[in-house]
Amino acid sequence: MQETFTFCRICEAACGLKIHIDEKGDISEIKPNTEHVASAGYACLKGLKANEFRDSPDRITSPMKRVNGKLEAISWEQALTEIGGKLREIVQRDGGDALGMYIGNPISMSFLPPILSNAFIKSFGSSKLYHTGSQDCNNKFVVSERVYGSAHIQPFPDIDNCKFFIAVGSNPLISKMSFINFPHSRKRLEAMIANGGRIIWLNPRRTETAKSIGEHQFIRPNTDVYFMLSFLHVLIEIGAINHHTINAACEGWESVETLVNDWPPERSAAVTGIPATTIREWAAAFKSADGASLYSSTGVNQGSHGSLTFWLQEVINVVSGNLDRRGGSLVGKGIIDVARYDRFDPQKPKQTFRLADIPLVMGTVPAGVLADDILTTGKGQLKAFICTSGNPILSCANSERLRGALQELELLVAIDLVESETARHAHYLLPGSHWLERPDMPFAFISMLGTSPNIFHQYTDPVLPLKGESRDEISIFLDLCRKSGFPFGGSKLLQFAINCGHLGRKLPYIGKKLPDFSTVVLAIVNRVSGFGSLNKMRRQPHGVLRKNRDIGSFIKEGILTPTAKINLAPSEFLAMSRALHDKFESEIQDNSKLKLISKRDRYSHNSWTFNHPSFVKGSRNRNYLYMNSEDAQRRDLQEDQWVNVFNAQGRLRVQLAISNDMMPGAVAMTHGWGQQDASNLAVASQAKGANVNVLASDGPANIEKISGMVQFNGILVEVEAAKELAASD
Ligand SMILES: Nc1nc2c(c(=O)[nH]1)N[C@H]1C(S)=C(S)[C@@H](COP(=O)(O)OP(=O)(O)OC[C@H]3O[C@@H](n4cnc5c(=O)[nH]c(N)nc54)[C@H](O)[C@@H]3O)O[C@H]1N2
Ligand SMILES: Nc1nc2c(c(=O)[nH]1)N[C@H]1C(S)=C(S)[C@@H](COP(=O)(O)OP(=O)(O)OC[C@H]3O[C@@H](n4cnc5c(=O)[nH]c(N)nc54)[C@H](O)[C@@H]3O)O[C@H]1N2
Ligand code: SF4
Ligand SMILES: [Mo]
Repeated sequence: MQETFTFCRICEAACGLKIHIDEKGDISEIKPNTEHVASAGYACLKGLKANEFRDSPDRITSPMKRVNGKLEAISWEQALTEIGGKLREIVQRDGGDALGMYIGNPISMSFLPPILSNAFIKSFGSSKLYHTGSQDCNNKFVVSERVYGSAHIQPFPDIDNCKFFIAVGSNPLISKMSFINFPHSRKRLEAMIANGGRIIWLNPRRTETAKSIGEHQFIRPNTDVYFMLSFLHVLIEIGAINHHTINAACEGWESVETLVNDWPPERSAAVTGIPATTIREWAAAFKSADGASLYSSTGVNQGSHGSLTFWLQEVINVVSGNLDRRGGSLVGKGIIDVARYDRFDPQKPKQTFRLADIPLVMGTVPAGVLADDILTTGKGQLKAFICTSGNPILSCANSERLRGALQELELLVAIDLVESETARHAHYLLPGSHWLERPDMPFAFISMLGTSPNIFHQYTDPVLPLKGESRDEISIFLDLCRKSGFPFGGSKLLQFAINCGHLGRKLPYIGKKLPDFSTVVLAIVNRVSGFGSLNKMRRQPHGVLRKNRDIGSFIKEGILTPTAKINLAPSEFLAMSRALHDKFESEIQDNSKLKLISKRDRYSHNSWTFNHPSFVKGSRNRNYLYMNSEDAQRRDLQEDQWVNVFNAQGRLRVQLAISNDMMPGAVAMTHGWGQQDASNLAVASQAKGANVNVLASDGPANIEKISGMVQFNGILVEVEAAKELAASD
């Protein structure tokens, strides 16, 4: 038996793992790595069962082509020649923008693929890189660009030293948060309380975390922006503002003061449900804490005011003197200072989506306009689409419209491990790699943004060989460039070097010893960033702690706006905030309506865990609609009853779970379900859940204009008893 070390690439916790490999070369056990420098023995069920996903009986291990509706195995040579030829034909005929790619969540947790997918798509002269950022975090990028001067500056809470932590819309015991590397979340949150700290969970649902650590306060979904306005209003009122920081490092404060003047907590209480006295008490505690931090995650990002809310959060952390302070919020540093190379230039014309004034964020198009891009004729209409490691039919808004649109494409290629709900419609399905089969470094937020109070660096070789004929995604990108005749990244020289490497690896004996392209690039990045050779990193299987930015140095020398001051009042946000008065009035009108939010679950991860028996045991084989007992009684609904959930966008049937962990007026569902028709997924097709995203709206009019974020939280819905039961229930 052989023992080897790697780290998990499922979520931002990036837990160190110890892997036992048996004589046959299979994984016999995965354990948390107790010696890992950052995760120190923490790992969750998903990481510990990673081999079940890698070795799934439904895994696709050779290229497939759809013939008469059914997938048939073909050779790589045939697949690449046919797809490459078709790409060439479409791009030559209709231009680069006729080709698009979606890069989904799982592979984005690996270091290179998100970076190189950009170069891949540019090889064809295309600007159509779609990414899950518009489902979970683009609002944070656009705010940081304007406030701090680069999207790569993302402050994170110094939780281990914080004395007063207000977390808005997150549930770390289940999801491990976002924009922070936070393994051992329970232990560390409990330690914070033991050290005299205080935590508030602001959430329409009393979550698993809120029930076991700290205090909980309900907030009506999608009203966080009004909470932020009022919290700042009170901080000003009680003199909790650090004028030294404002005078030394900020601009625009007067405009913010004027804005929040209109929002006393007595006013916002009418929509948030948070009593004014509570906000006043928190503000006083925030002022007196020796290090306080306000933090938000997808609960806020996926609302309709994600950018304004996150902007106000950052303003609060800055003006209360908590940014760049021990126990407040800290700014990390990349192994390469990407923030400095990728600064936001407000003078530079925005690159926008072809059909509306929707900006690209970090060079990516919001997934909320994907169907429009396919269905609307004109210059740049999307005709060919490569879906890499994503499942947009289940993860993006207005699923049924998107499903129809994807079926209109001239070419749909999926690169996946299985025939997913999206891959089901693909003309070609190419077998990609599992993360246990890839060489890697920690995911971009850890490596490039430094979002961790306990930052580490690590290199891992692939733990297992590629299964069957599957190939790593980057080599597939390179092969597609080669076969279609478009040099990778637009560089003939680079393509020539890649071709030489490709031929070299075909040589007998020495060919097998040559590193692949990803390993070469990782070796270069590792060296350039001062960590030496890969061999040196291989001798550090538990990772190395790396030095992050010194506290206090960000405000002194890290702000990258043109004036080198923190811009507290970017003009776009001020303009957007003026519309809040009208929106507030419609919130009041809607106060009695039900609002739907998302609920992440310990046993599910987006859409890909449902095909694995340990994750769908017993009552976990479906999703439910969670509803407070008052709302259920008002509608005369009972536990377990089938209900219809509907709105102008769509309709679904699901079973009811009555729970007073839900705020009255808020209902919750887990996304990613609804794979009954995916007949090649033996387990998932037998599960009974429903796809919640039929209720979410897409299209330019329904996404946040500045960030392209889609709305998954606070969607207005109605619920009624379902009259008929389907035979399958
Ligand atoms: N087990 C598990 N872990 C995961 C994932 C998973 O699917 N399953 N997904 C991973 C991914 S891709 C991501 S991006 C991260 C996300 O990590 P988190 O952002 O921490 O995700 P959630 O646990 O969904 O936390 C969001 C919380 O916001 C609350 N909420 C919903 N609407 C509102 C609102 O309007 N206002 C407020 N204040 N709260 C609201 C919800 O009740 C929920 O508790 O998790 C990652 N980890
Ligand atoms: N209603 C609602 N919708 C949501 C959310 C929500 O909270 N509520 N959350 C959103 C969030 S935060 C996110 S990040 C998105 C996720 O959106 P997506 O990334 O589109 O969806 P996933 O379910 O992660 O899809 C992963 C696909 O990748 C495949 N896969 C897994 N590992 C690999 C790999 O290593 N290589 C390849 N090639 N394929 C692989 C899986 O088999 C699966 O088909 O969903 C979003 N959708
Ligand atoms: S917490 Fe995240 S990184 Fe750690 S084992 Fe679980 S899924 Fe993997
Ligand atoms: Mo996400």
